[in-house]
Amino acid sequence: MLEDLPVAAGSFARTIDQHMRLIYWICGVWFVAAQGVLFYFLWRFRQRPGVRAAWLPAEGRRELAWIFAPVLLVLVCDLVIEFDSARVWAAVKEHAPEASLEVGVHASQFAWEYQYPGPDGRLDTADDFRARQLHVPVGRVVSLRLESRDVLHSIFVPQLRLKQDIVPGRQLRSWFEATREGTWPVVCAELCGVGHTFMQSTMVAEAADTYDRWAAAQAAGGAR
Ligand SMILES: [Cu+2]
Repeated sequence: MLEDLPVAAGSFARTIDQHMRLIYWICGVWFVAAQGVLFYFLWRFRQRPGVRAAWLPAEGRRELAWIFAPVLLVLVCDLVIEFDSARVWAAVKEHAPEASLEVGVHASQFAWEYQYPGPDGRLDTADDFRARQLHVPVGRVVSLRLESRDVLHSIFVPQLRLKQDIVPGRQLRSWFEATREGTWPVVCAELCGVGHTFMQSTMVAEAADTYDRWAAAQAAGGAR
């Protein structure tokens, strides 16, 4: 099942996939074990001709051990997941590397718009240009400045394992570094109204020089 994950195209995609695998295996093993024990006990203590179904109140030590030993083991597994998720959170959310490109993302019902810095490399200046597709250079760190014009949205690019809520009235940050070229969907992962399903655009991750040419052409067009 985990082999069916979308292609990993972002620098922290593998870190997140490892965490997903850990949760998948811990929960999977527990699910199979719990169902196995349940069905074994159903069969073992069932009613038979001349024998009533067993009634075993959990009062003795042996019965209580069937409750508390798994509880303890589940707690240990939970702590393993917690520690690993703290590692992933620190790598993805707390230690953002310095970005070489900052893109403003404007979410609204029901569209995405991207604001690029012009030749001066800074957002919110006269040479900015806007685009409907998210073009990014492969191998460069991109910082996103996320804003919503109306309601809660969430930017989601499965191939990057990038997902971040966008809250009206706040400027939130997110970052990624595309590690391979490709064209992938950018979707909204927060139910934001009747047109939520159609709130999609595309991301084009391309070689740095191809990106530079695209950005230069856009900036020239935008300065008209
Ligand atoms: Cu939305």
